[in-house]
Amino acid sequence: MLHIDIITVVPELLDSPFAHSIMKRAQEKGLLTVECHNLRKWAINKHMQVDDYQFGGGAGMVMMPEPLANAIDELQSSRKYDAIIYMTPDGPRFNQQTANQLSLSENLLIICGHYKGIDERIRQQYITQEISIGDYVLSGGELAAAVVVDAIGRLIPGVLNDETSALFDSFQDNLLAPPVYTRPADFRGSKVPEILTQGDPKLVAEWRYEQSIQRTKERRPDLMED
Ligand code: 6GU
Repeated sequence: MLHIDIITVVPELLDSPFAHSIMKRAQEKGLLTVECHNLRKWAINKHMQVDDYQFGGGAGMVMMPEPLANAIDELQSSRKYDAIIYMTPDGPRFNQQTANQLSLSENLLIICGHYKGIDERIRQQYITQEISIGDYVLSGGELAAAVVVDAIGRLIPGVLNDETSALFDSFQDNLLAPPVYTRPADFRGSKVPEILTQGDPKLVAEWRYEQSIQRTKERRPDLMED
């Protein structure tokens, strides 16, 4: 059972990602709960202000410390978080290993930045972990948070139908997944490898492993270096 709180100024961006498919099923099974909190609830004035100009000048607004601190304090008063995560392109890059670790948590708090990001003092005083999903800049942390929650959520035991299936995902053992096929066995003259249609599970497992190695060597040799 994993509970995830997300603080955002654009909760609408997170309406759809958790409402379908596997994330929906995880929540229906009671294995995952995701709660999005609009930061404006903790705005400092009647204009619902949560951001301000940056000291020192420069383009772009910065998310003010008070609303974030008040939001985090309030949420922390009812839950003990295993991690308070800030989604930011200058954080360590997210990968399957981090997803595995986070999936063992009971409570996570994810802060989505917008504009130029959040006041540095919140990072110093509250944030315990920072995550980037790759070397490119998104206009906010919400889509990145959706990626992270999806990657974590599907790893919770019982979420996937066939519990072993996450074990064979790409990256789970630093290997890419092997190719997969479905019917028809002959698609416009292109045939499914015979091993897969002959039904010997040991040969199938060997073939898949070899395909994984070959694929990883060709496409992501960096994964095999360590
Ligand atoms: Cl976590 N946030 C933003 N705004 N941009 C990103 C990112 C996160 N990861 C990669 N680009």
